[in-house]
Amino acid sequence: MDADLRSNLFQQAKDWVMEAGANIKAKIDDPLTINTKSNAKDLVTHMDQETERFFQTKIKKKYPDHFLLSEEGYGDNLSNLDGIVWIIDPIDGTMNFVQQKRNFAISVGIYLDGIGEIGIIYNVMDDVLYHAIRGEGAFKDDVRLPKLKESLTLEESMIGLNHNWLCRNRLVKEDTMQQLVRKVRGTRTYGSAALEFAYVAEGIMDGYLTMGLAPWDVAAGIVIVNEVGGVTTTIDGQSVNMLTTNPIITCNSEIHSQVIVEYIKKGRK
Ligand code: 2AM
Ligand code: CA
Ligand code: CA
Ligand code: CA
Repeated sequence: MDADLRSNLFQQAKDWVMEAGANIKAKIDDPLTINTKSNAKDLVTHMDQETERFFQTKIKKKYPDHFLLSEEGYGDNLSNLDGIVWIIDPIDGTMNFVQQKRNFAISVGIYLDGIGEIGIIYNVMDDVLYHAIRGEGAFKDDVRLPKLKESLTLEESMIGLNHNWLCRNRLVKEDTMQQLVRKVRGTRTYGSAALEFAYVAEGIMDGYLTMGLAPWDVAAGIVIVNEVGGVTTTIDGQSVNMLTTNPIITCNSEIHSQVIVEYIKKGRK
């Protein structure tokens, strides 16, 4: 992508993210309309929809030839990633938004022909913005994030994972994941995939494992983690298909293959 176009796109995307964030913040104490989707824990509120609709309207008006891939139904029905595609999660961490009124993010990835060019993750209530532009590094607010640690063992690592990994599940034997939890220094569960990617990029977590994430959960995070030398693959080590849901690991590259080979592969169903 042309450097000027990329820089203009980033500025525009960032402005819209900040505007959407300010709108959510201004309405944070308003009554919420909460509905469920695939199951009782899968929530959506009118603010998820309003925020996605905001991006859809802005993008279609200013960039009519760009596409939108997004969670709540205002996006395009895409069968490929040709052209410029905005991959947006208007609120990542909806349950946190509903239950806690914090710990959620707006996530915007901009891809050209399937390659992630721009990633923006905005922690709305903390007012912290992570971003990356491919080849130009990753930033927390305006401070450049250093490359991830080059020497790291599992014993020193902190890993993000949902507790469902430790319950009976369709992907791995739960005792294998229990062994991983015992091996690492610590585990955390933040409830926003986008923020967990940002924390891996920041180096305050060393990896994050998820059972099933959609493109809008990971699009921005992948770009940001890449820029500090981290890797993101499926839990089997394959490249991520940005048109489907995938079980995903994003990680410091020092421990990535160890987690896959010594734990996930051994317990894989
Ligand atoms: P969401 O809040 O945008 O739905 C919660 O552990 C993380 O998993 C959040 O980032 C959440 O995104 C994501 N997630 C993906 N699919 C989900 C689902 N079906 N139900 C709940 N959370 C889901
Ligand atoms: Ca959701
Ligand atoms: Ca999400
Ligand atoms: Ca969402």
